[in-house]
Amino acid sequence: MSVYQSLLLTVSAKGASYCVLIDPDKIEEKALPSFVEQATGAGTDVFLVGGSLIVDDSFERTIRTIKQHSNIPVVIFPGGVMQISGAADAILFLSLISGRNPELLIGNQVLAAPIVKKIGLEAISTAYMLVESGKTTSAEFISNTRPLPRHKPDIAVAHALAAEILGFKMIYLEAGSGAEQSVPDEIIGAVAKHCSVPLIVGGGLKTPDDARKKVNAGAKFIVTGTVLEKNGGATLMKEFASAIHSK
Ligand code: 1GP
Repeated sequence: MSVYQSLLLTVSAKGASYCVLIDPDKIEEKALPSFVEQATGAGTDVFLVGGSLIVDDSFERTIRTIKQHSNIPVVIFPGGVMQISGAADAILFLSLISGRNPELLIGNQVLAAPIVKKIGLEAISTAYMLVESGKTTSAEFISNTRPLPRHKPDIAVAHALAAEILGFKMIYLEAGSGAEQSVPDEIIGAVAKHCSVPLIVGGGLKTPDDARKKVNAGAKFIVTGTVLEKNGGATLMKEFASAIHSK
């Protein structure tokens, strides 16, 4: 079975899937094994690994450490074209379709595709959509793109429909890491209503209640990163998992 199929099976079984984002730049290597074990025990379904600004060679080591300490899928959420590793189970093969930066729509994908193919890494084509979330986020600044307006669900729906017609397997609605405001429920609801591609929602989720609202609006995968870097702990991860798992 492909990793993509296994992710969808988890959604069918649990209602939605809890994804914990690990940015190798933001967690101490010493702390990683116990964090991974706690997250696994708390009911995490997927580890995403990536970051906008990974400054050393910790990317590959981080994936290997996670694999040593957990059996759940490790999926690369690449912050750049260098973030590819055969040690992971799959990669979200992203195209930043909310923006109009050709390098992030197709340029980086052309550079990455031969490597992904050569190492035999499963690629899950994912339409990445940045949504306005208050102050400028790193994702917005680094990508040099404008996010989608947060009060115009019809614009988000039109992008999502284009993604569906183009054959993307996932749509990632992103407010940006550490965003002031998460993706509005109205945008998630409108996209889920008009489009059948599974939705990942992340960025700025601070409480389990926030996460539950996103699932109720139509998200199938919920991502948390910053809140765990700040407040960590098995208890909070368990609360997130149980808020997200509606079945
Ligand atoms: C960022 O969606 C992820 O790409 C997670 O965001 O760090 O705000 O949880 P946070």
